[in-house]
Amino acid sequence: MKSNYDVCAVASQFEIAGEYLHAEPYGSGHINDTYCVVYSQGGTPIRYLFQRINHHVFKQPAALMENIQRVTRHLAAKVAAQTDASRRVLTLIPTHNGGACFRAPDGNYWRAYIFIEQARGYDTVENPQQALAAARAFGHFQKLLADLPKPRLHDTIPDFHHTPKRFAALEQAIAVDAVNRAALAKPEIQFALRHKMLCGVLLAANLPERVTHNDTKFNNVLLDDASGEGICVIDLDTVMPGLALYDFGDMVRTTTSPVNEDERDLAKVTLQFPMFEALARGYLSTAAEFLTLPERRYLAFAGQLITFEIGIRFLTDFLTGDSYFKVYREGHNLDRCRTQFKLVESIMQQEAAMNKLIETI
Ligand code: ADP
Ligand code: GN1
Ligand code: MG
Repeated sequence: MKSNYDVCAVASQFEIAGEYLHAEPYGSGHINDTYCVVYSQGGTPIRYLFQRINHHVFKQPAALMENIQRVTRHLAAKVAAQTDASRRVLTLIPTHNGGACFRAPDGNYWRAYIFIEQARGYDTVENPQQALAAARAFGHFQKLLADLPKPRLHDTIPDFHHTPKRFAALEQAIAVDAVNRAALAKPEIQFALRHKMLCGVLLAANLPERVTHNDTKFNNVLLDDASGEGICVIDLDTVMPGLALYDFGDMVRTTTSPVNEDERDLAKVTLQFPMFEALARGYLSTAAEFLTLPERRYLAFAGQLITFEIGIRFLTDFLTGDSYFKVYREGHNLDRCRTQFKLVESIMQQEAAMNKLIETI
């Protein structure tokens, strides 16, 4: 992460009382730059969460912030009567002139949130209780947003989960081979081409459009330290119209394997059935009341598809020179692609059992 942003100057633009103490890079996201900023308020250190929005990825930051404002206000109204309401939804801190974000002189866009204390996000799942808690929270999130008043939210990244278009981008990257890496990824390219037929399945199923999160990575829900509950869904940049199954699919992708997304030992990458079962039970505990039968039928398949899709995206980024996802070592995106494709195979092997289980819930 570029570290020479003047975070203190950025922070001075927001409605925060007290004295600025310091800021540190925070979290392990692939897209935005996140900082934990500490203020002293009456001698007590208080943390805030600042983010520089990656405007190469999110090309219309103002529209994105409008989405986030609408979504967080809607959620805040719904949870207002619950205990701990302020920890159950992200709260934006306005700039001095009431804006949702600050555009710095260097062209960067920044926003600030209240820091959710006594909760954390995890890169890998430790036990089925955590999988259940995360899935419950994401299902609840979809449920609370089902009656978001019109207009339709902005598409912050058009065609984000349009898998056939993602595949077309991969084919283009293979053909151009801009940084001469195709030879390094022959088995992965072969795997992708062999499974092209997966891409269009959900789009052909005529499923209802909903307000969905679209990036339901396991570390995008904070689990309460004391109770383990999925207390707050975060990373709202991609909340927009989508399919419920994109969210369930990404939960399967990130919450069933015992290792990190960039694990090099592929023998460790596998769908752990108890994690899938916990996910399905957790998600259906909050989502069953609004899901249609066709949506339920594709739950297991969605895991396969979204894992394949993200694998394609990592492979495309590897072939085009690592311009999208943050990388920290040579071949990082290829390593990530390999884990995805290994997980796709594992899901395929267990698909029948996964479908059978869903029928019993
Ligand atoms: P990215 O889009 O880069 O993944 P996230 O919005 O997920 O960025 O934030 C990065 C990390 O910062 C998260 O994984 C989480 O650990 C932490 N985080 C984000 N928002 C908050 C918050 N309001 N309170 C506490 N921690 C947060
Ligand atoms: C990115 O922002 P983060 O790290 O939560 C990406 C997701 C991918 C994920 C893969 C806006 O998510 O789509 O699934 O990396 N977000 C965007 O780890 O592209
Ligand atoms: Mg994130």
